[in-house]
Amino acid sequence: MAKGEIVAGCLAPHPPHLVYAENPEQNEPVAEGGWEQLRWGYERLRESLQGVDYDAIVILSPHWQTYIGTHFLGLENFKSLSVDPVFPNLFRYHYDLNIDVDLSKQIHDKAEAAGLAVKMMTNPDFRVDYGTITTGHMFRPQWDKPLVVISSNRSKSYYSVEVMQEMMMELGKITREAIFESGKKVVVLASNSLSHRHFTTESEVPEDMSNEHITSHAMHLWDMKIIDYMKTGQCQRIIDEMPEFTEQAIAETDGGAFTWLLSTLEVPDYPAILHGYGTIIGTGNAIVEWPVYRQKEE
Ligand code: 2X7
Ligand code: FE2
Repeated sequence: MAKGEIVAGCLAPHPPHLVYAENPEQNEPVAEGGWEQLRWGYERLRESLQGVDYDAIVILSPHWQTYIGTHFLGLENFKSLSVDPVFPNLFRYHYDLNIDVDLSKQIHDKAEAAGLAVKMMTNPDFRVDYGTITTGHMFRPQWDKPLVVISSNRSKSYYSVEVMQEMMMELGKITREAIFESGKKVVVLASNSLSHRHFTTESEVPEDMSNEHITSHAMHLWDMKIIDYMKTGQCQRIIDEMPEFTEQAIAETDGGAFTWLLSTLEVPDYPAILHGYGTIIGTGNAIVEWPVYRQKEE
């Protein structure tokens, strides 16, 4: 069997506003657009990967919060209605998604053998979180590739950022090895915002862009610093500064997805492609690609 590979890794944030603004048939609420900078960013990401062949998409979502160990969606299909608990006015999405159960189980088994607490989620009535669905939709609205969906074990909340980093570095390494052993070509996605300080109230028209901006200058400076590290191939500095970033920017990196992603890519020292940056209800969001497939071509 040929060795598997990670063809690309992406930071692929999930504010439900993006799906709302796209008006896909699966989502009940109707919008007059909005957050175009980010939606164009996703368009550029999709175009960038258009000619790239892969078998599955692996997503880690901070909104599937499991607290006791890392869980993996473990049935071939999940179909239901997902409602964002904070923004039910924006996101009521009818999803129908397929899982690569073999690959999920391979990552799960390897993690278990390494001593991590893990579980396959096999409840057919389980509702998939809006983070997974928004990232899945914006990354590939056709939903024609099977997913591996990994939960956030929230070790930052239970322990500390340092414990979270250690666990996610290990899970990332295991994910990478399991993908290689599977013989499959895979894209890995971290579904998270950067700075994550929300406004506490919503505009009457949520998509009124005259009210959209970053919450504070400090949040902006943090986001720009992290983006600069990504663009200049300094991901080790992101890992090193993750505790300060996570605490000071109240960043959504607390869920571990970003650390896990960088670990699956062996902490890249080559430049990432920034496809877009924008704010959503005050939070900072970047769409970023590490084009591993291009590294091989060079
Ligand atoms: O989950 C989110 C988020 N991360 C950022 C902004 C707004 C809503 O939902
Ligand atoms: Fe979120």
